[in-house]
Amino acid sequence: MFEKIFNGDLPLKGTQVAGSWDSLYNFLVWLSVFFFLLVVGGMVIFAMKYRADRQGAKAKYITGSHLLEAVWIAVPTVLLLIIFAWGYNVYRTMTHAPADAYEVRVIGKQWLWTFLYENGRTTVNDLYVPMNRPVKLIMTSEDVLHSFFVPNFRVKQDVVPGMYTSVWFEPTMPGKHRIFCAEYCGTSHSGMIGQVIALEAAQWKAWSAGKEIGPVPQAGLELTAAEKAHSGAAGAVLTLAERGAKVFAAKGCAACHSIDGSARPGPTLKGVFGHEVEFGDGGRALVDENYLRESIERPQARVVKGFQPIMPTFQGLVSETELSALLAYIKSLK
Ligand code: HEC
Ligand SMILES: [Cu+2]
Repeated sequence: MFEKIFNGDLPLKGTQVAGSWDSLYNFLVWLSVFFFLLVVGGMVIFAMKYRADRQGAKAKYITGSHLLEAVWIAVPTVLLLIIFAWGYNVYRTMTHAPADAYEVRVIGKQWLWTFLYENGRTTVNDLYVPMNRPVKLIMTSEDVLHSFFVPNFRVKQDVVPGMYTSVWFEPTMPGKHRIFCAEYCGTSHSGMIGQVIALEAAQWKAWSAGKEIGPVPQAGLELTAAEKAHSGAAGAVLTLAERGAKVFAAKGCAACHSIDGSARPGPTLKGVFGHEVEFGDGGRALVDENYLRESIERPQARVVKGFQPIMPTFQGLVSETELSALLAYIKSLK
């Protein structure tokens, strides 16, 4: 109860810095509450006590009091210096990545995040990191200004075309932590969502080696029954199309393609398979496996009529297995 009132609805603390950040934030809030009550409370009490229609209401004229002046100069000065030193301290920690940090390169583009790892792996929208080890992101954008924001870690940094910016964090809580783009960047800005997947040592080792890592829960929660079932260990094997649906979500396709016929920046994929598609240059083609493959790997090759050539290439970003699963999924969208 007290914890709730004191902390408000701040997100989970996924790093140590989040704790320091919260303490400073709470200090500022409660300091403001204290002075608000002191000043406004004093005003209300004095207004009642010295009402004009009271007897002997004529106010006494008080001239300079050195003691009073010294107090109202000293108290705010000391408080502001405390806030400055404290804030500088937290800020310094947040901006100076330890030299041995694990580096990941991040590319933002409308409307997804691509992560490039030292071991040559690439992921889209899912950022895999080890727990209890500093991770430094070196970020840039392919098009417009984006902002990389992980509320649970209390880190937010602009991602700017033509230059590199960086953030670092050391996850102390395992599981999936939301990533938001915090800078309006166009139509599907609100769909530019990813997750940091903070892995415990064993899972991190498996992931780095390219092995199955098993299910990972949302940060702060236990695995749900559905997640456990999807581990594959319990004998529940996903169909190829179901796996494709996961790839579709994980690679950010859903930001631009609906599966129910509704409008997004890209054409809906509902019922496309087996139908004829028309291109901007007047050409036509039957949507089959090869056409879908081309659409995903070389989207600019033939641009669907009525749409802009804005789809990024996924060549090299989806494995052959993922591609097969994706095609099975798109085929299943009746
Ligand atoms: C940034 C938005 C965007 C993202 C992300 C995106 N697409 Fe596209 N996609 C488009 C647009 C726009 C078109 C139509 C223009 C064209 O053909 O290039 C398109 C076309 C397609 C087509 C051809 C559709 C047709 O009706 O002929 C397929 C298939 C496709 N995308 C699949 C995918 C898959 C699978 C993903 C995820 C791996 C994906 N797209 C991610 C924007 C996007
Ligand atoms: Cu963005």
